[in-house]
Amino acid sequence: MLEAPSHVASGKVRELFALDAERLLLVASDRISVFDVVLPTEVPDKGRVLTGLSAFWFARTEHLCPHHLLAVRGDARSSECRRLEMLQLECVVRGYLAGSGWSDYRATGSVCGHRLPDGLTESARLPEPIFTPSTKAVSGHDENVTPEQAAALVGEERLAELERLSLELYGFASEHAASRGIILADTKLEFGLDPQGRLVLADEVFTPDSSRFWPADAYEPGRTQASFDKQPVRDFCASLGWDKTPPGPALPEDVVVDTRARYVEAFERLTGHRFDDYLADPECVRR
Ligand code: Q0Q
Repeated sequence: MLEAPSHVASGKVRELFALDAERLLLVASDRISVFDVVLPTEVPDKGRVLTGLSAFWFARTEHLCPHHLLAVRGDARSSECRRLEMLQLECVVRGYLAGSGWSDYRATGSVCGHRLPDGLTESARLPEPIFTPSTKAVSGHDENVTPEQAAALVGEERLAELERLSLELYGFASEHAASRGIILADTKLEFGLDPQGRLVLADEVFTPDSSRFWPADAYEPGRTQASFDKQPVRDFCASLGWDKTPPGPALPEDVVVDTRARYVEAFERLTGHRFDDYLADPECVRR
């Protein structure tokens, strides 16, 4: 007799359930969050797109790092995963200057202890991708940490392994995305430890919720780049003069339709699978 999954945690747009002592169920909703505010209007299939993208990337990168994914369920938005001991460090890799990286650079000329060349503009491509870990904030934004602070959290040796793995994974994914016309400007990876103490890639990987996706054909350093997926929502919210505090505004149908289409386009460009084929057989992206 299968027991009903027990609820473990809620994120802004995801839910986590326990299936048994070794397995979790990660369910991606169709909720969308902009400026850290979850909007009252859902984007149909957003959760399925993000689940399919993570499953695709887990499969394509398992030669670089083991991952926690066991199966994608028939609803295409639920992932059965190995339960891990999650590390309390957000492994951020930046290939471009944006967000808190751009703010830190403007203030200090550095990002997380990485001294960068003078004169870089907003959205500039960095000479080399940099590893800029942060701690998980209970509320609000994650805090960038120095290498010393990160080492205090996870240990020197493990930090070096996390940096190596994160840079390798980002290098692989950003090269693949670039060949399909999408700049993966930065990303946030999360790792856990298996019972043998080995590092395992977990959470979501290289999705538009964990990474900045920019359309390559519109890339222009020196200004904020349009988000491949969320720009129509951001523009609509800005047109209302919304002050970016909750509650967020409801979205009109045309913005929802446009946004869904962008998620599906990102899925099909990156995976090479038709989204309808994924809905019919979610495991297809893992083959
Ligand atoms: C774990 N989360 C994320 C989350 C709220 C997702 C804990 N394999 C794992 C994972 C994963 N992935 C987790 N814990 C143990 N083993 C993932 C942040 C939080 C809703 C959905 N939290």
